[in-house]
Amino acid sequence: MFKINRCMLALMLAAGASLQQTVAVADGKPVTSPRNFASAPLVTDIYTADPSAHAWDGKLFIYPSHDIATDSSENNSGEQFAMRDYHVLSMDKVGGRVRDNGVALSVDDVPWAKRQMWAPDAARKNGKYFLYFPAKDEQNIFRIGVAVSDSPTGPFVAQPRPIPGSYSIDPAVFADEDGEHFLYLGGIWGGQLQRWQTGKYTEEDRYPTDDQAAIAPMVAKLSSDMLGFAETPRKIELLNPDGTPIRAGQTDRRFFEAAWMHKYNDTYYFSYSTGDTHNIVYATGDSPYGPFTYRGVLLKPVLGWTNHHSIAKFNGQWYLFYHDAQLSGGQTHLRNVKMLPLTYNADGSIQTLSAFAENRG
Ligand code: FUB
Repeated sequence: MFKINRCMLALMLAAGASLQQTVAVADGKPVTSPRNFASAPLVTDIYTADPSAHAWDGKLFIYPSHDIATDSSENNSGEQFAMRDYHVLSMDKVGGRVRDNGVALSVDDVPWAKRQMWAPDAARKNGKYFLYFPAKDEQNIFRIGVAVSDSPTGPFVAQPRPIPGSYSIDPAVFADEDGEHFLYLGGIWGGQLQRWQTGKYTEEDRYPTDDQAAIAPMVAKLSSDMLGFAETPRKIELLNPDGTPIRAGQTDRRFFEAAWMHKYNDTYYFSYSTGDTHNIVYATGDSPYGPFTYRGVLLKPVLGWTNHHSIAKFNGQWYLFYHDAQLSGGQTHLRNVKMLPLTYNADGSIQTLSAFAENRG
């Protein structure tokens, strides 16, 4: 899952050189000058990644993964991402204090989950807040769980079992204007989506050939109580601008992981990470189910292997939330969340962002 290609290595080394400009050391971690980066980490007391952001009641809430140091070696199934709990971040205004609200849910309090609490998301309905999260069960299979709270910052109480019919990673919930909620999911390689291509879990990885359609991300409408799927997850069709399916060999634009959905001017924007080519890209369509047509790169590769994002509007401005590995000096599994303003062009396309200040636009 986390092989480093030559281009990425060059980028990391270049950025790593600028990281020699350490300005402080906090808790043994180097804190570097933000001047070579387009923005600064939102929190520095813990490592955070995979930020899913929501603006509710005039506040911004960010639901990140909580990265921790581990002895697990780096490998393609992502064992080095050994996270055990979630913290919710909140802020009243951009540039103001970012509050770490402490442990919102721990793996020890989820009866079915054994390890690797990866990228979460949250939703609210009828005064309740729902935290959706992937974790590996006793059989080492990723499932998606849901936990409930009266507060957006938790603590959350997990349902005793994972969502029936759920699998793979990176749940992202989209609330449409008509009140329906949709859960997007999936990730290949360590995210195991390639093991569900027959409809059932298989121990062996099944990938399409380069000229076949790439493995599709999945979407399901949520049930009215938000605790399960209202339907069997469906495949999302991702198309090239010429109308042909994006193929597995198109690694610069095929789906890898980190799905996100937002709506802008009545158009549905499905964005995701291309994994081993390290971009966040986006595609647009007329329905939350797709099909979605590829439009371009939203965020160029960041410092670190993974690229993961969310998009939310706060006080009239759209923002991109993402992570890089600035605080850890580039360590793949020790990341920090950040945010940048997002700009739409008149034709609905989004201006490409870079996490590096010298490389913007
Ligand atoms: O944080 C663990 C995994 O790394 C996430 O689930 C992926 O999206 C990638 O960011």
